[in-house]
Amino acid sequence: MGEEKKEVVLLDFWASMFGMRLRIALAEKGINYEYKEQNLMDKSPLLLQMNPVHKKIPVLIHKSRPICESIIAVEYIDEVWNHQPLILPSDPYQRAQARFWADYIDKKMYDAGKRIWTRNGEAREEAKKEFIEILKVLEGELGEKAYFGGEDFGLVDITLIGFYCWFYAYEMIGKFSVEAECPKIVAWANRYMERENVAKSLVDPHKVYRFVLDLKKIYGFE
Ligand code: GS8
Repeated sequence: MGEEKKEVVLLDFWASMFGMRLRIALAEKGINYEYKEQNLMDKSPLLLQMNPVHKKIPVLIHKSRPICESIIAVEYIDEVWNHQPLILPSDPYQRAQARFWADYIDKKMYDAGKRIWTRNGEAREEAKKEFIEILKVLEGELGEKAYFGGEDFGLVDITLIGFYCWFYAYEMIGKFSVEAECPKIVAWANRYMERENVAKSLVDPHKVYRFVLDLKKIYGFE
């Protein structure tokens, strides 16, 4: 121990909704790992070496080899540590559906959310409208299920929950209420956060909001 190099290392940044996906997957599988917080304003040689293409966190390092892109890394974790709880369904059709919705979240949500706090006026209103529309589509997909995965959580739940920590910042800056627009999404998030492995992997929404206000100042957004 002690001197021994950890077999699993996570390069991450505390507020990252993408990093949270890996934290949850690793916690659910009971994997011991070394967490290495990264400074995104001054990237470490390790991050640049491990993700030379995108130079982004999160990066999962397993036996010294990097796995980049959060959803790809979550799937890798599920395949390598293929014991319970399973993150992806074993049925190919269900697996394709889970990937479709995870991809939908990835293609849409970060961008709309970011425009809420980086733009103003008409562009902010537009982003807000888009953000709520995305959530309503997801609310339709959730339907009456407990989780996007059905009875149990799965890839889509892991993909979406990190954004929940950012909802408060989006709401404060965009002046709207996710609960008023999409109560089922909020109920789902509260249900999912009752799992200890999820709760301990997420961060305080108020802390995210303060961070976003700092970023707005640094970048000069109104
Ligand atoms: C997104 C990672 C990302 O945006 C994934 O892993 O799913 N599609 C990727 N990472 C951000 C921090 S979180 O907003 C990042 O590392 N940014 C640094 C930069 O762009 O320089």
